[in-house]
Amino acid sequence: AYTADAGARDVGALRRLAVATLEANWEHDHTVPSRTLYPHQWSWDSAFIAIGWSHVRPERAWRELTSLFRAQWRDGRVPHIVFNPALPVGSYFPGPEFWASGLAEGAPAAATSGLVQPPVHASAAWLAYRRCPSEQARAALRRLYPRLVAQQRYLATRRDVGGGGLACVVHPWESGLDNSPAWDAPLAAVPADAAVMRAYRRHDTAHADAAHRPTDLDYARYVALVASYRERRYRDDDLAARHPFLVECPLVNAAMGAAEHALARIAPLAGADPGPHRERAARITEALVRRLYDPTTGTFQPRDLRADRLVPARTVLGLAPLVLPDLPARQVSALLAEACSPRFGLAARMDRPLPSHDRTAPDFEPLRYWRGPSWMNVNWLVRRGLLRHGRPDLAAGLRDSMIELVAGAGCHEYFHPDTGAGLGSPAFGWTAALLLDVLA
Ligand code: 9WN
Repeated sequence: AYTADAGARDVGALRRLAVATLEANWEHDHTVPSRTLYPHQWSWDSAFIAIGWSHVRPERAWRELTSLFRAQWRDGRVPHIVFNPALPVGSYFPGPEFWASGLAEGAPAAATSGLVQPPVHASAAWLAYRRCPSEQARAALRRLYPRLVAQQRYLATRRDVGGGGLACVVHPWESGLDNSPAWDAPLAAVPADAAVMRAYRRHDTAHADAAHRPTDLDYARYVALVASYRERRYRDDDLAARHPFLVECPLVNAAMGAAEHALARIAPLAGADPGPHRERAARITEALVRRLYDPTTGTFQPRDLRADRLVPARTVLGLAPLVLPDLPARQVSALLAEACSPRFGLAARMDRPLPSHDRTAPDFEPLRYWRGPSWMNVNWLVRRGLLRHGRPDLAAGLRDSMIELVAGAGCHEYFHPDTGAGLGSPAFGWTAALLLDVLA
């Protein structure tokens, strides 16, 4: 049973397990999230994983980020998957043939997806540098800087479809929380039939329990959305007129704001002016509060641009703006109240892990992926926010809970939000990496 008694754990053994997991997932210049489920390179996974490598093999942190940004598109987008050409067809669905990135203007030589993921990379690069500020790290960071700036520019311009200073996602995969209840309402407007999936072979359900994964109907919609974007060769100029899913996500935008803060720290090392980054950070925080904060619920909610309204679901995405150091005090205290409420159960001593969805909601599902289970990366982001806003007591409670999850179940992809039982992939990259970070 879940006890949150991290003090009693063998830290050395946990560290060895985490390092062994990262080593086993290392693949010449990047780390796969999971050998079975996700055998290619994923964007936000690589950022979290780089933080882990910075504790044990810092040169790998830079190889990880550098290999990802080598696949950056000319418009600045960092693709959410970079495919490993050495793997056989069918290693992952949807694979490179489905994405057909080669047909798009400005795509790199490597086969990639056409979507993005939360831009946590500048923050990860800054943390990796701070952990080990060698000459080599400084040179790598300097080379990354213009690419990180281009990534931000892409999101802040081409993806500001709502015109209010925030980036929108065009697919639930871009949020990183694929089947979160946050996407149910906007996804319902995407025409699809579960029968579509008979034409494809899902790879995930061959490696994980189908009851712990998105449904076939979810996948039919995921496929329909990629097809809609791909049809226009992943161009963003007419999204408002054509694309059926356009949502401003609190996590993506909070990550984008935090990235500007990180870039303000990195800029002087690259001989650049930090001022514009600080200004952009302030503008993003202001836009998040203006567009995504709901004073009646006291949390942040995604904005569905098609329906022009906030999505009602109260998921863990709403807590992500805590990572912004300049979040106004009113929103900080509202989010702390939300996090400590029975919905999420955050406490200085947690009796259950932090869930990915409101555990009092009727659509809370403790086994199904992002609809309830506890995830290390989201825990880690919330913990950073707690430290930033002067709540070391709650941050310590969350840290103990994270350590307990891995101590009890291993480096699983996600965990049962009541029992802490391991779910999904048993040897998952960011779980190992972020464990190393919280143990440091
Ligand atoms: C689709 C790799 C990725 C994570 C996402 C997670 C899951 C992919 C999938 O795995 O998404 O991108 O096939 O389900 O939801 O956050 O980056 O670990």
